[in-house]
Amino acid sequence: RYLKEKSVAIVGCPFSGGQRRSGVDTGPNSLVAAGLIEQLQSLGWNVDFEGHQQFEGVNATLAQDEDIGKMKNPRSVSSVTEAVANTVEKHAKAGKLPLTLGGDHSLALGTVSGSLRAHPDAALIWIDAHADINTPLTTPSGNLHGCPVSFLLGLDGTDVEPFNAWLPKKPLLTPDRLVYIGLRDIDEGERKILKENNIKSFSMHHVDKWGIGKVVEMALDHVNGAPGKRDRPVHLSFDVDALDPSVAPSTGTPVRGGLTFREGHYICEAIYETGLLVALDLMEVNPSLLEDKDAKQTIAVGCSLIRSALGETLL
Ligand code: 6HN
Ligand code: MN
Ligand code: MN
Ligand code: MN
Repeated sequence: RYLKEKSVAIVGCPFSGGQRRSGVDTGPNSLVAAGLIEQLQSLGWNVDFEGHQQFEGVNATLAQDEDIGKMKNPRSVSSVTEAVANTVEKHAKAGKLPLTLGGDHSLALGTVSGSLRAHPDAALIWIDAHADINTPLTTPSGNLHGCPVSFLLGLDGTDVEPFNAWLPKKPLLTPDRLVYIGLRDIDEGERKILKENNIKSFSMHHVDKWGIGKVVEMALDHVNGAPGKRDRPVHLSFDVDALDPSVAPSTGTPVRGGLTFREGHYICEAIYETGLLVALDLMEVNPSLLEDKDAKQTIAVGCSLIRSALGETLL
């Protein structure tokens, strides 16, 4: 409904500075090398891909990027996310669906910022084992892939350099337009933030209790403000670690007890069915962890989640 045509723009983001395990920067290339572009073309999409984003300069100086407070690699994450926001905004305003391939999840500070500039009333559906809503004050690790959502909401502690040089004074996202599915590893500070801001979260407990069909329905009801109402554009940010490690093993922060293969795909299919998807992130695929067969499995699952979100049907 919000797209001009069936046109997807791939934004490959070879960046790992939001966390400390190398290899996640090779995720985008692995997904493309596995045939993602051809797969999307065969689903009838026009695919715009002019090579991955160039972060060589930033990646080369990661080691010199000194901490600010607890934050690791703050300048690198800030400059990369600022650039990604501009790229995603440009594609979205051209009526295309930006598909961002990570890279670590700090990149979503950029992708969601870009989406919200083009679609100010959009909702954010965050599929993850983690809430990624630590602030620079609450983060236990200092890893900024655990913090993007707090910056998007402009929570206390996020008005810091270098991010405040480009993030808007008034945040683009409000807590009522955010919903989580898949959570099972939340830090103490995050739990408090989720409560205080009344943020809707469907943990794995809820998926077990109600089933994935009902959970997705409730998630869409929530962000649209009423049962059955479906009009907000949707930005879907999918961290592959939302899936159980037996399904997607090659990722930096695996947590057992995750979504099954079908539950993950169901989420993507159901959101595609609404016709409201305006942007998609597939993050945290790290092919360099574990054995080759695990990497291949994780890359294949990444590609198939993307195909599901872009309309591959089972029949
Ligand atoms: N991710 N909550 C932990 C932290 O370090 O803040 C883990 C974050 C994981 C982030 O998976 O995108
Ligand atoms: Mn560093
Ligand atoms: Mn995660
Ligand atoms: Mn994440």
